[in-house]
Amino acid sequence: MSELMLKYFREKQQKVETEKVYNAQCPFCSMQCKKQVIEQTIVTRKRYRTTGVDNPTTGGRLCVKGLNAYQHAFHEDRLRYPMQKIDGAFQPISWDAALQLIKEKIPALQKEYGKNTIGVYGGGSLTNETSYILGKFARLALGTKYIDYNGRFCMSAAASAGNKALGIDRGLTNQLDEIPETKCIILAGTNIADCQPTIMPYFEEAKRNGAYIIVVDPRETATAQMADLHLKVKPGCDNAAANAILKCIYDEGKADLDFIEKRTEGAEELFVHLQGLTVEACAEEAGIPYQELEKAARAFANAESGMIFTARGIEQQVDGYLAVRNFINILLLTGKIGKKGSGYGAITGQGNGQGGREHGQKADQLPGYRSIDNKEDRKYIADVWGMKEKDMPGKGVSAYEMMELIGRGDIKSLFLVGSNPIISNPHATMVKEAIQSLDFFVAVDMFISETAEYADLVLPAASYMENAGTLTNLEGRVTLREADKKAPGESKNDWEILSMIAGILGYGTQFSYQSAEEIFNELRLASKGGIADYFGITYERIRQAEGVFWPCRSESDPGTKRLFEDRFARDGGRAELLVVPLKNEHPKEEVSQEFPLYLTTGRVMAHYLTGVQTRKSSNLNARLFESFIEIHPVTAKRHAISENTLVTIESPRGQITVRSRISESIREDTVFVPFHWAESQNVNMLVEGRLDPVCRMPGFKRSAVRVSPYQEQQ
Ligand SMILES: Nc1nc2c(c(=O)[nH]1)N[C@H]1C(S)=C(S)[C@@H](COP(=O)(O)OP(=O)(O)OC[C@H]3O[C@@H](n4cnc5c(=O)[nH]c(N)nc54)[C@H](O)[C@@H]3O)O[C@H]1N2
Ligand SMILES: Nc1nc2c(c(=O)[nH]1)N[C@H]1C(S)=C(S)[C@@H](COP(=O)(O)OP(=O)(O)OC[C@H]3O[C@@H](n4cnc5c(=O)[nH]c(N)nc54)[C@H](O)[C@@H]3O)O[C@H]1N2
Ligand code: SF4
Ligand SMILES: [Mo]
Repeated sequence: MSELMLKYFREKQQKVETEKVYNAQCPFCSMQCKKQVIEQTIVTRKRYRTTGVDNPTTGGRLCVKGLNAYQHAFHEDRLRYPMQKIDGAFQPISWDAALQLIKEKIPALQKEYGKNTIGVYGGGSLTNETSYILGKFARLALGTKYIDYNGRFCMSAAASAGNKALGIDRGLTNQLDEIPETKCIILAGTNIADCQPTIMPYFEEAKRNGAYIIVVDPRETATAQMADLHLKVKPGCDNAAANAILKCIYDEGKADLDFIEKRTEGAEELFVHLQGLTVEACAEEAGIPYQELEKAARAFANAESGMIFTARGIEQQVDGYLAVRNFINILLLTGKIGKKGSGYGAITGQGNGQGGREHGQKADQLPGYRSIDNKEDRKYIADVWGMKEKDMPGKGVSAYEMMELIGRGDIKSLFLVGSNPIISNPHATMVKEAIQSLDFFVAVDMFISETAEYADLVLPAASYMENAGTLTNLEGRVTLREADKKAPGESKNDWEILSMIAGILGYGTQFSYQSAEEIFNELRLASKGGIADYFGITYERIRQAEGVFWPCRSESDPGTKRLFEDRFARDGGRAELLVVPLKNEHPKEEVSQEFPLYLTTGRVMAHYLTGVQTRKSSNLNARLFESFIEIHPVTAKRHAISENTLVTIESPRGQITVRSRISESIREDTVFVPFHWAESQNVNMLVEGRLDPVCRMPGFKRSAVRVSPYQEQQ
C-alpha cells in the first residue's frame, strides 16, 4: 500500500474512531466495586476495556468477574422486546400487547381463585428502588400475600440470627477499615478469596499487622491458604465446632464476665449448657481434632480484639440459624463486639443482598425492615402507599415454599423478577415441574434463563449498565450506581416495568414514578423510623460522601459506621446468648451405606450464581466452561474414579454428571460441586427441600450422595 493511501486510511480511521465511557458498578457480589467500561469504536468494530474506579470500599480494585461483566451486558442474546410464548415458541410483541395480556389474565385468575393465587418472586440483584416497588406491587397492585425472593437462600439464617441476638441485621457491625486493626479473625464457611476477591487486601493487611486467622471449611480453599489455623469441619457440624470453642473459653476462665453482666442476657443458661459438654465430644461431632479447637479458642479469647465472619458454608444448613447464633455466642462470651476492631460480619452475597432484604420483598417484611405482623408498622406503610391497613395482605411464605404451593396448584400465576429458581432452588426437579404447571407465568429478565424458558411472557429488563439506582453493600453503605448506557431495543428498567403493570391493573396514581430518585425519596419516607432507616440519605449525599451508612435518621445524621458501641438494638439494649445443643432437633441428611458421602455445594471465582450472566462471557467461560466434582484421592480410588473423567453423582432425589477433580484439599468423607451450571450438571437436583424452621433456609451445604464412574446408557 502506498504511503499516500496509508495516510488516507489512518486519517479516516481517526475520524470514525470514537470512545465512550460508561460509569458503572459491578453487578455481581456485595463489594459493589465501582468501574468504568470504555467502548471504542474503530470503523464498525467495537472494543471494550474495563477499569476500576477509586472508592472507599474497594479502592479501585476489580476481580475477573467485574472486568468481564460488560460481556453479558452487550451480549447479542439480550432481550430487546417483550416475548410471548405462542404455540411453544417465543415471539416478540409490543409493550401494549404485553400489558394487555396481563390485564386479561391476572384479574381473571384472581376472580376465579382469589388474590393469593398470584406469587411474586424477586432477587438480591435488584436495586433498592426496585425491591421497594416489588413489595408495593405485590401488596397493593396485586393484593397478594405471596412475595419472597432469592435472598431467602442467601442471607436468611444470618439475618434471623442477627435480629434475634443483637436486634439488628446489618451485614457487618463494623466497617471494613477496622479489619486491618483486629488481632484474631474467624472465617466460618466463607470463601472470600473466590467470592469477594476485592475484600482480600483488608485481611492481608490484618495478617501483616499480626492478626491470627482461623478458617472453618471442609475444603482447603484459597481463603484457607491464608489461615494460621484451618479447621476442616465436617459439613453441617459448625454448631459442634463453636460449642467446643465456647466450652474451652469458659473452662479456662477466659469469658469476659464484666461484658456478659453489663451487656447480655441468657448467660446462666449458657453456662449450665457448657458445663454439660466436653471439648472432646464436640470435636468428635465436628470431625476436627480437639487440640485444634482448643488452639482456636485460646487464640480468639487471648487476642486483644477479634472479629467473626460467617457466610453460606455455615448458614445454608437446616439449622443455619443456630449455627450463626453459636458463633455470635463466641463474640458475646469474649466481649468482642461493639468495639474498635471487634465485631460480627455476615459476608453478604449478592450486589444488593443487604438492601434487598430491607425494603419489603421478603414474605414477612415491609420497607425499612418493618414487620408485616406489627399493626403500627402496617398502618405506617399503608399511609405511605395510600391504602387501608386492613387491605394490606399478611405474611406469606418463603421462596421454596412458594414453589411447593405452585406445585400443589395453590399459586397459579407467578411474576419472577431477577432470579432463576429452576437452578437455584433445592429439589430442582420438583421446582421445574411446578414452574411448568403455572397457568400464567411472567418473567422479567435480560435473558431467557432456564426458568424464563417456561414463561408465557418474558419482559426485557435493563442491565446494571443501564439501570441507575441505589444498592447497599456488605458494609451497610448505601451506594449509588450511575448508569449511562442506553438499554437495548425496548428493554426497560425493572421499576418502570412494574409501574406499567401496576398502571394497567388500575394503580397508575400510586405508581406514577418518573425516576429512580423519585422512588428513593418515597422509600426514605417509608423507612423513616424503621430499623433500616434511610430517611437521612439522599442521592446528593451519596454522591458527595461516596456512600452513606444506615441507619441514618436525618440529613444531618452522619450515618452509623460501627454498631452496638453502647447498647444492642434489642428491647432493653442487651444482646442474647442462646443455648445451642450439641445435637439439636433439626436433623440433617445423614450419610448411609447407600449414600456414603457428604455433598456440599458452592462457588468458583469465575462464575456467578446460576451462571445466566457469566456463562454468556467468553472470557469467563474460558476459565471454566463446565462443572466438576472435587473429591479426595482416597475416596476417588475407593469409588474407581480417575482424574478428569465423568462421574455420576446420585442422591435420593436425582442424579447429575460432572467431571472429576481429584484433590487432597477436601475431606475424605465429602465431595464438593459448584452450582453455576444447568441441566445434567444442575447440582440442586440432588439437594433436598427440608428447611430451617426459624429462617426457612434450605440445607444446600449438606446432602448424602454416592458417586460412580459415568457409564453411557445402552
Ligand atoms: N465468584 C463468585 N462470587 C460470589 C458468588 C458467586 O456465585 N461466584 N455469589 C455471591 C453470593 S450471592 C454469595 S451468597 C456469596 C457466597 O459466598 P460464600 O458463602 O463464601 O461461598 P460458597 O462457595 O457458597 O461457600 C463458602 C464456603 O463454605 C464451605 N462449606 C461448605 N459446607 C460447609 C460447612 O458445612 N461448614 C463450613 N464451615 N463451611 C462449609 C465451602 O467449602 C466454601 O468454601 O458469594 C458472592 N460472591
Ligand atoms: N446448591 C446451591 N444452591 C444455591 C446456593 C448454593 O450455595 N448452593 N446459593 C444460593 C444463593 S446464596 C443465592 S443468592 C441464589 C441465587 O439464585 P438466583 O437468583 O436464581 O441466581 P441468579 O443467577 O442471580 O439469577 C438471576 C437472574 O436474574 C437476571 N438478572 C440479573 N440482574 C437482573 C436485574 O437487574 N433485573 C432483572 N429483571 N433480572 C436480572 C439474570 O439474568 C438471571 O437470569 O442461589 C442459591 N442456590
Ligand atoms: S464480583 Fe464482587 S469483587 Fe468482583 S468486581 Fe464484582 S463486585 Fe467486585
Ligand atoms: Mo447469595
